Amino acid sequence: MALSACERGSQIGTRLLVSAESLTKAAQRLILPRDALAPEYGADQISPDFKPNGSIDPAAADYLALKANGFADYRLEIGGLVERPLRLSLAELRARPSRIQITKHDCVEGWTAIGQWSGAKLSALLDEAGLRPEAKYIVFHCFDALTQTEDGPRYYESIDLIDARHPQTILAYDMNGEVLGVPHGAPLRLRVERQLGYKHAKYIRRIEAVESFDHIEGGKGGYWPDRGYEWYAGI
Ligand SMILES: Nc1nc2c(c(=O)[nH]1)N[C@H]1C(S)=C(S)[C@@H](COP(=O)(O)O)O[C@H]1N2
Ligand SMILES: [Mo]
Repeated sequence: MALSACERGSQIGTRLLVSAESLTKAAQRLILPRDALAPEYGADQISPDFKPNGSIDPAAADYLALKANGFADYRLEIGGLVERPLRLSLAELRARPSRIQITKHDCVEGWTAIGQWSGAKLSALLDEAGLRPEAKYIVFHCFDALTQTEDGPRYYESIDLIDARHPQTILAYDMNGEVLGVPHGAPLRLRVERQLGYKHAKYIRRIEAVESFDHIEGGKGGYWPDRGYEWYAGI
């Protein structure tokens, strides 16, 4: 009797432990400070095959012209609700404060991959441009239309100022120690490590500080959010 009760007890105990563990994970997500760092990995953990996803070869004429010239004429525009709009070449971006990090990318389609990213710290660029007090979100306008046609709606995404100022939020120009390739978002793509994959805008054309999304496309703050995905995709 005592033994079976004990066995039963330990079974219940295991079940409780399992559910307590998932509860802890859920609770941790709720209470984990927004500025906590995403885990970083060792160079030996970099995925040999990091899957390119979504757009992998933009067809827009303005993008093709820049690509043909090795992005020498590319200028990143930072505008909207800023005191000092910026237009920066890739060389100028490389001269700005930067960060290098090895992180895990997490796509809603159910795959992950670890990669090394280096890029300009978004917080420093926003300080340089000087956000106006009304600015609440940072919008990333991209070159690509997911339909691979020239006139389809272009990809865009947005994040709030907590993610924009997060220390691991960078505009990446290198991946795994090499210049960022076209499939992964050349010449410049966002890494916002506390968010799911679709928030990481590739092929960034222009950055706009805004107070709301009402004036942009479907008004939900992103290409996929306009099509039903959550705008906030924190992990
Ligand atoms: N401009 C643009 N950015 C994008 C996408 C896209 O189609 N266009 N796809 C998103 C999705 S769903 C994912 S998972 C990642 C994929 O990044 P990768 O190609 O480096 O794997 O890019 C994101 N950023
Ligand atoms: Mo994704």
